[in-house]
Amino acid sequence: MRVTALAGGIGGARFLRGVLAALPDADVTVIGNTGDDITLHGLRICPDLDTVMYTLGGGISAERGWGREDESFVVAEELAAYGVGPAWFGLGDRDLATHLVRTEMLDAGYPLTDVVRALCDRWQPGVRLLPMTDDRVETHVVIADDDGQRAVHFQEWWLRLRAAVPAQAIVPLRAETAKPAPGVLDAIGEADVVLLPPSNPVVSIGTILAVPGIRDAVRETAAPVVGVSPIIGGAAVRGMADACLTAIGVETSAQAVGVHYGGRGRAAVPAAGEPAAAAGAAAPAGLLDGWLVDTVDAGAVVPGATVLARPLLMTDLAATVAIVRSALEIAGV
Ligand code: FO1
Repeated sequence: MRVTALAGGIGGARFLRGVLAALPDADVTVIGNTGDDITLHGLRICPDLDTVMYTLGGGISAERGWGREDESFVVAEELAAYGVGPAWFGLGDRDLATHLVRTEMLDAGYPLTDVVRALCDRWQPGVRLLPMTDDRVETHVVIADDDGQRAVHFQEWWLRLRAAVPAQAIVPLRAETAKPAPGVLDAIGEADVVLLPPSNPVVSIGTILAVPGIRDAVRETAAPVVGVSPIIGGAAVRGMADACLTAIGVETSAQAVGVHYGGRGRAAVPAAGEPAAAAGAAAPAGLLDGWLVDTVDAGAVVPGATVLARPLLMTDLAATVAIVRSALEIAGV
């Protein structure tokens, strides 16, 4: 079976671990978010791609969920001793090697797709990991504080400000002129199932979908498309997705996020109050055939999509495998 998943960082990576365990023989392609990427000390850092690569390759820090296991921060301490920041972004010594290799390859002219492939040669994540684009797209967040209104890099808003300063806008800079990386559109079009893991719907999945062509490919693929809610009982399972949803005017609820993605209208389940025949035409612009929510959100309705309620906490691998199986159940694959 060919599985294609769009993924952000920690939540996406953990879900993908479940995909590989549930479907050991599947051919899995992961389209990773690069909007979180940042250049620091001259090094190009791709947090979400690295989190997927390290998690599936066995190198992730189990405690932090990002960066390397068995990590030291000697270089970061030396930079701090020189008064060189930013102090809010922790660069581990082992992790630095990845950024050095990546930056050297990018500077030599290799596209990011080739760089990711080279890094994955070492980590063997068991999936084909593709960046959403080889072009530079960076998520910036417009905030207003004592310094007035300004845009900061997503990582500064996320890590230094802990997303506590309200975002007036979240902008995937240069996404509108970016091209999907080689293989991305085919992976969506030729999949047997397309999965949207419980990643951040705004700054992870939303940024991937902002690359022209990707949203249409998901909308038009013949494969069933199933999403897993990152919101349980009105709260983000991890991270500060609520701050991102508020910024785009979407309520922090499993139903609201499902409606935000939208149903594709191919599902058998009609919207509340709608006759079944009309459901097919109800939401032509949406992405989802199926939307998996937690049992506490069992009443959720997404017009044009089948909603299934199952326990969604990825407490361990067995629980994650069960979630993946539920997603495949809605997909009918
Ligand atoms: N997250 C943190 O909470 N603090 C950090 O200092 C930090 C550093 C970091 C370095 C490399 C990397 O690949 C990821 C890192 N992350 C860190 C995670 C990252 O900032 C975000 O969680 C993601 O970008 C959101 O998906």
